[in-house]
Amino acid sequence: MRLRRLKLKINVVGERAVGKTSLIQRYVDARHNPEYKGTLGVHLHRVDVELPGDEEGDVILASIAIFDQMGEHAIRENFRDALFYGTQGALAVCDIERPDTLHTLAEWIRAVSAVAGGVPFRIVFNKVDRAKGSKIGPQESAWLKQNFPGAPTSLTSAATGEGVEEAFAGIIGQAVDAMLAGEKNRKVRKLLRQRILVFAARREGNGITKSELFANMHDVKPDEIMEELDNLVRLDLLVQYDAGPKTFLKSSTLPATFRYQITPLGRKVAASPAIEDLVVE
Ligand SMILES: Nc1nc2c(ncn2[C@@H]2O[C@H](COP(=O)(O)OP(=O)(O)O)[C@@H](O)[C@H]2O)c(=O)[nH]1
Ligand SMILES: [Mg+2]
Repeated sequence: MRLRRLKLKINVVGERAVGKTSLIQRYVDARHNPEYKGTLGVHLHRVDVELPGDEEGDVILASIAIFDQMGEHAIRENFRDALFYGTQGALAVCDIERPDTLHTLAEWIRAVSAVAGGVPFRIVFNKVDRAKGSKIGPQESAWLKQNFPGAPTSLTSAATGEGVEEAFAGIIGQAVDAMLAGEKNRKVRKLLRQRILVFAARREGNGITKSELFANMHDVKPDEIMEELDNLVRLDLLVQYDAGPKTFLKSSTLPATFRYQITPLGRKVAASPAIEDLVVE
């Protein structure tokens, strides 16, 4: 069993009066969480959440910072870097009585992605206690399918509390999953670099070619092999034989018969039991 601590930043975005502040208040109050910071245009709440980890018995203690801001475009455009930097998930909230607030979520999600990269998001349809006045119909469903295919959605009411816990638990789960997947991917890449290096170390004199690597690593995509070849060259563990030392040409632009040779440093690293030197972040 392992215990892990994570820090997550979650933004709640959407137009004015869709219910962002009310939803956060609901979620945070249910946890009797007093910590609250008001700043110019942004409010920050902190919540601690316990989640199951990757493996049986693992526990993740996540400290979540939830950012609430005014749904004004001026804020989005002028402070967006500060608001969205380092965000790991976004709740994109609309009001079921105002379909235009759904459509403008595309801009909010674009603004977050422009700063933080492709982070997980979840579309929240708020005010379901007013279902009678709902203007969300087949047209909106079609719009959603076209613009955000497969995006997770939640139905909430900050007024009654319905669905609020699920919506926050949903985005937190998505954010943690994305974080763990990123870590796993980095580990897999590290092992791949190690395999390439060990392969090169076994070759005396001639070095290795891309086509030999492709043939010996059926389980790995050629793109990934080429990317790691480039990383190994950048780390001075391999040299591009035909081009001579100090040259760097992207592997993807070179012929399949192009040779790579291990450097003395590469040989040392390949022989060391813990190949920690191969980290590329
Ligand atoms: N009926 C109903 N009203 C809501 C709900 N959520 C928010 N409101 C109301 O909508 C208005 C705007 O809410 P607020 O949280 O300030 O929206 P924000 O501008 O997105 O932060 C307020 O009058 C809230 O009481 C809801 O789920 N149901
Ligand atoms: Mg607000």
